[in-house]
Amino acid sequence: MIPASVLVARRGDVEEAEALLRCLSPEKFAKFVISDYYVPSRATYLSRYKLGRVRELVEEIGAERLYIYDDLRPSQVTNIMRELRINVVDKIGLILEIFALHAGSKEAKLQIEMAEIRHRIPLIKEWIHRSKLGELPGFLGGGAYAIDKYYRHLTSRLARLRRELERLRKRRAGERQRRWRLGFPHIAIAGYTNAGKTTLFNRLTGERKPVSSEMFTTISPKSSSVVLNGRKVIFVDTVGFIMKIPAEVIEAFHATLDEITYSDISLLVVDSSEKAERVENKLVESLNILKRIGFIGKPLIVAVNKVDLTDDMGYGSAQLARDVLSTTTLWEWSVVRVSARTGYGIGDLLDEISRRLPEKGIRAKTGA
Ligand SMILES: Nc1nc2c(ncn2[C@@H]2O[C@H](COP(=O)(O)OP(=O)(O)O)[C@@H](O)[C@H]2O)c(=O)[nH]1
Ligand SMILES: [Mg+2]
Repeated sequence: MIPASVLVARRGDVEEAEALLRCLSPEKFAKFVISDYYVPSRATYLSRYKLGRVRELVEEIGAERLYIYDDLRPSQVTNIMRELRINVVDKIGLILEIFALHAGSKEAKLQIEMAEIRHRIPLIKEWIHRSKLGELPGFLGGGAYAIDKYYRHLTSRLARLRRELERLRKRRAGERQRRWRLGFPHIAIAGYTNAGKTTLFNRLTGERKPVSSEMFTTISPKSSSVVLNGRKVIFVDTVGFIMKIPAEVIEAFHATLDEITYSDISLLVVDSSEKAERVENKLVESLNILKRIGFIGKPLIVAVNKVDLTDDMGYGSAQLARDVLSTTTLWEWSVVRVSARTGYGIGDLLDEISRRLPEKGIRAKTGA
């Protein structure tokens, strides 16, 4: 749980930003939506007027953090911190906080910490520069000396992380072998943020973990075992894909998604209530991500979700998915229409999963 927060996002990003923020279970939050065409102010990102409005929201709910879902320059972050005397987290910062909640493997954890430090260093440099000009944000206790010390700590930690990751990479192949020999079939639930992964996970595993609309969303790598036609299988609820993922965090993103790479079957959840164009774009991009993280040559079941919200029970989106998938031979794919909320199609989905399970005693080898 994080303290009360204010979220600033562009109209086109606000759904995703809100879904991500909810994963962090803020005590409470308020949002401030800006236009997709807003040209940020050079000094403070938000104009004088917008800054004033945000200040009111911050005071109203007693917010201790300000999340701005965009790329911010270190000088902009620092200026807003000075103005509003509040912690400022940008899009990359928020994404890394979510990854940290999901990271299961040691490698993923280290990748994320490395990305966090890399993202923080330019800000710390900015503060060192400002402290020389006597312009440090007022609430940074300790002053110039403490910041210098912190900077040195970060750079040496970064060097250690690099060495550690190199060591892990060399060992990785062997570890994967061990993993797939050990366990039961793993079914990873993948897809974009807000597609309904957690809701579907709960449906399939019968767990009653709250989904993102509620206060306490499940955190950390989530998996749960279920007996399916007399066979024990493990469902894994994975971190959501994110639109326009910043290049800076791609490595950490892929590392966090290794739960999918290791899985025997992937359920790709698609939100069919979105516009056809968006459904298609996200689908194509999802397949690219699966390829990138080495999930190939294994069964891929596309769960066309939220059909209860569509006029045609999701048939249009299902056809779109078949069209996109028929151009590739990388997966043994199939498409099932479901509503994780109402339970529609869940029986069919479970049948499809049963059919696709690897033969007893043989687990599919992991890719990459
Ligand atoms: N109407 C409808 N809403 C759904 C369905 N599945 C999920 N939702 C809603 O979509 C939102 C996001 O769901 P969630 O499972 O948290 O998505 P995640 O980010 O992919 O884990 C929540 O408000 C869910 O209640 C569905 O089949 N139908
Ligand atoms: Mg979720």
